[in-house]
Amino acid sequence: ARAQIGVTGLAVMGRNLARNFARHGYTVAVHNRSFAKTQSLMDEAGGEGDLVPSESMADFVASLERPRKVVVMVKAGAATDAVIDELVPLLEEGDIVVDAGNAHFPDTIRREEALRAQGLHFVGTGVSGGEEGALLGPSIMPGGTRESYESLGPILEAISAKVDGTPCCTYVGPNGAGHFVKMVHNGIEYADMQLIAEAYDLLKQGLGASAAEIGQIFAEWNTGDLESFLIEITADVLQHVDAETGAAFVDIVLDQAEQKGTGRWTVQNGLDLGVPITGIAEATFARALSGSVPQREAGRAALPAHATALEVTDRDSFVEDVRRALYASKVVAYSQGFDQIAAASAENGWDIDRGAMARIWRGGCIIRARFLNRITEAYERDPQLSLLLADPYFTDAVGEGLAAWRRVVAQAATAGIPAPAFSSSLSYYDGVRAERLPAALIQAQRDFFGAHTYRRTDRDGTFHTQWSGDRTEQEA
Ligand code: NBP
Repeated sequence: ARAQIGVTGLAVMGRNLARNFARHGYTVAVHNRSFAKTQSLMDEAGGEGDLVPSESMADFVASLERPRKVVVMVKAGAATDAVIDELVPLLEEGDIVVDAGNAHFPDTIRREEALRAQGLHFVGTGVSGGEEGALLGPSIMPGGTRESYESLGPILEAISAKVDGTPCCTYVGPNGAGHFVKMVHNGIEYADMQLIAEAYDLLKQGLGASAAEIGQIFAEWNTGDLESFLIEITADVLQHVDAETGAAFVDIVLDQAEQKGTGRWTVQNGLDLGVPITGIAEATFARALSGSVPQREAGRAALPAHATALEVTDRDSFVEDVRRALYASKVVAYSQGFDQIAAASAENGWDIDRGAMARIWRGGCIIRARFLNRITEAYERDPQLSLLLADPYFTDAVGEGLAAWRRVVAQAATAGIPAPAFSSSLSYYDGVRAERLPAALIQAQRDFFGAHTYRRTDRDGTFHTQWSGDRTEQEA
């Protein structure tokens, strides 16, 4: 037994993770259900480092140094359970099973409990960055026991992306914490992508500009506060020309966005926790709307617009308004996502350091962005910060763009351009800063029809009014 780490599941992600370990000098045991993938990895990358192939799971396990560290990188769900079931009887106390696939965090909580009962460590780990990240340095979000991180952490940190020399990998928290944080990362990614898409649509309709011209605007934005992977690839995609037709590539792509489900999980969890993650929810539903083909057909045929075409008199100030609206809405989406992490952390006793999460998302992952530094700084200033938007840096940054944000949302509404994430983010901003909300009326209605009781502004206690009787108030 001489391999320091093993990878089972050698599809695109697993083979690249294995190569990444090997390139960092580790001896890596490699295994796949069907040997063909193992063989092709050895043929293509066997020379890159010390890879130890095995045809059977038993040989694979036997080739690992103790305590064994096995990274499972297979399809999330039943495949992961099948691999764990095959693996566990071959392992010994203290060995570490790392699930680096996109598991749903309740599955991770369940698996961790089951493996802990057998004396094994189970490390549910978020990995972001896609195929290229896996090879060149992903952002890694490992959960599980702190004890397992002591031996596993340095290996994961070694292969992770680095920003200013700091690894984009840190211990997240017990059991499902790592996969939970990865899920929220993906939810934020949905929001970020939707906001960028809305900005593109407004620029397109407002300026009547070509995709390539708008691509240049995004490239320009990528030199400032918005600098990020997603803005960078947007600029690239918009300037790409379809080889077959010579048209702008984006104009020949069918406008129905798909999803694999992590956005949906994030929204479902936001509902469970009662955390208003409106940016992520709007983004997820906007994808659903885009794919609602019969509804869109009926809507196109029947619904009038009563809209006034967007008239842009000053091109530069319109572009700047959209940029500011995008930035402010993005801050809202992140603020909400970090609220969700805080709420889940409290509920599950995970003790997640939000500043550290922003730090490990600065590189390797899909939402990597310059402004994540600002989020880390905000949580360093106040680790208990209850609203990211209320950190002085973000209050100022969003405040400076507020008038522009309102103009853009108003223009979109007047022109009949859907901007669900822009407008709901602004509503969230106005809601969370409101002195008083119409929720008071909702409480009154609830008490009226369902005797659900209410609290008063002027004294403590819970009350009910006899609505159908003499309307006297009783303390409940
Ligand atoms: P896939 O998600 O396509 O899974 C293919 C792998 O699962 C193959 O190795 C396959 O073995 C194995 N497998 C299956 Br399917 N059923 C199995 C079973 N019952 N027993 C044993 N092995 C089984 O691979 P991927 O795209 O490399 O993704 C791997 C994981 O990483 C997934 O959980 C994914 O969600 C996650 N992830 C992917 C990305 C990305 O950008 N693709 C990014 C981040 C995370 P076989 O070769 O014998 O069929």
